[in-house]
Amino acid sequence: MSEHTHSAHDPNCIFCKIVAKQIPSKAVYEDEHVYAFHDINPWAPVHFLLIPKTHIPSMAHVGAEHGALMGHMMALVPKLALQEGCNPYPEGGYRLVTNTGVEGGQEVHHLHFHVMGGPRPWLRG
Ligand code: DGP
Repeated sequence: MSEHTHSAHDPNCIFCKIVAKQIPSKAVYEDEHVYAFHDINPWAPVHFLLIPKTHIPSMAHVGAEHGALMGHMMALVPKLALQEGCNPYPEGGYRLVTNTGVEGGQEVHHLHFHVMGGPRPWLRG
């Protein structure tokens, strides 16, 4: 993983503050490169966010240089989903969402993957 994938920190970013433990959160998983924590406003029985520790503002900022980091994060999703109580595929499962930009509904401009699952009827559309 290239060194700059875990170096950027934006002091005004709420998720950078969560990574730095300046704002409390309920941890799901943490390692050198990523952090996962419960969403403060859950839409589903299981709803956590997986973020890179480095400040990447959005999916629109992801390039080939982030390949190792993105691969690491995607490989964590199925593991953490089961750990947090999503039921197994195919009857169970979860929704993986990345809102990108204002028109994509992004409110926090630090890349994050929503993992949402658990028993229906939470899922709509
Ligand atoms: P969005 O940018 O729209 O993809 O969603 C941002 C999500 O971040 C939203 O579901 C609520 C969550 N969120 C915002 N502030 C905090 C916070 O301080 N703590 C936690 N745990 N979640 C937060």
